Amino acid sequence: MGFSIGISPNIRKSPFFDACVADGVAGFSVYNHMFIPTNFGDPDAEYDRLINTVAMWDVGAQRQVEVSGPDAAALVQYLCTRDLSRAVVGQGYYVPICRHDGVLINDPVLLKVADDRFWLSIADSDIGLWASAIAAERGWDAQVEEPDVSPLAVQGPRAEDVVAQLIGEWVRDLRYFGFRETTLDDIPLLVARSGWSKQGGFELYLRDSRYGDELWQRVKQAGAALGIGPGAPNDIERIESGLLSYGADGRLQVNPVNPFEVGLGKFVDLGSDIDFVGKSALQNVQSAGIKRRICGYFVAGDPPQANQQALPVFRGDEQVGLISEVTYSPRLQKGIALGFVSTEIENDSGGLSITPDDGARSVVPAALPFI
Ligand code: THG
Repeated sequence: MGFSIGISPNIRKSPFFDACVADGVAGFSVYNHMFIPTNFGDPDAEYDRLINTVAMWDVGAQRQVEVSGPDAAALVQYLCTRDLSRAVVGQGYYVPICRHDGVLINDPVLLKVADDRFWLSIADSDIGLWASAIAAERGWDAQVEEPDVSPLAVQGPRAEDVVAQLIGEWVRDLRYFGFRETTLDDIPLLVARSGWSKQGGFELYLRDSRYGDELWQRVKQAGAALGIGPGAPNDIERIESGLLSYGADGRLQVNPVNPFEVGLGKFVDLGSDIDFVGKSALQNVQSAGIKRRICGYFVAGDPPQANQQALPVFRGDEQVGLISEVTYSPRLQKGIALGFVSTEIENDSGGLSITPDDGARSVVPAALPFI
């Protein structure tokens, strides 16, 4: 394509931006108003490292919304649909955030950093604005800020060995979503067992952006012997694994979804007496039942081209589903996709097709995860 996307001050760079350029980044997307690498020009090698060895990703665009102060816990609970009454310091939690009408507006990882300090590690929408407005309107004594924190993900089956060598053997004892603050020489970090893949790994939350280059180089050196290389959140692996991508699989402005439709019903606690934004709307959704559900699809034919926008799924003239992202699975050696299917046709789902630019194809709903 004969165009480029401008690098200009209205879109921020992550502290790892220059290091990624030096290491051959070949594409960026925009996430939370920041550049985020999408690939380093060798998709096969990038996928292979994630599945078989270890990959490092600049995910600085996973911004932190810090909520602190005497009413921080009350505010965070009111924002999230999940019961946080038993949340503990040092543990992360996957938490849907909904609007009052029950529409999902983000799906962050919540880190309880202290009893009166939380980080919402957000997906691509402006939760800082949302949280500060709700705090002010409710008259709560809570500060909402964006701290200087930028995650670097280390993902893949050898990620633990790399991070243990770099940070210390203690990281092997971290539970899933568990974290601890530490330093690497002068570099302040928070180290968590987390990351947007099902291959295992860690996220190093850099707490001072001046060390972006240095942290990138240290991770690269620690992983060199194990074959580490740069990559980015991987759409093939995430579709195989059925990981949700707020923005791609649903976005307030494009394809509003509720948490039940996208498989996050287990993180909506309607039974307890805690109150949260969207609770009564979600009670109504639950009693009425959902009309569509997130699902996988097998996609027939030659390896499909990646789609630029969501694709309607048709049976004849009738739209009965929507596909957010199509890809080719090297492990299944099949075209696969992630999307939605109408609950009405779940038990009778023959004769479905999509019409992407590279030609019509038949599709068949499949259970998630694929792998
Ligand atoms: N790490 C951090 N911040 C993030 C993401 C991350 N912010 C943006 C985005 N990713 C937020 N969305 C998700 C979506 C899925 C998961 C994490 C964040 C995830 N899900 C697992 C799953 O669905 O199988 C585990 C969920 C669970 O059972 O608790 O990991 O990746 N820092």
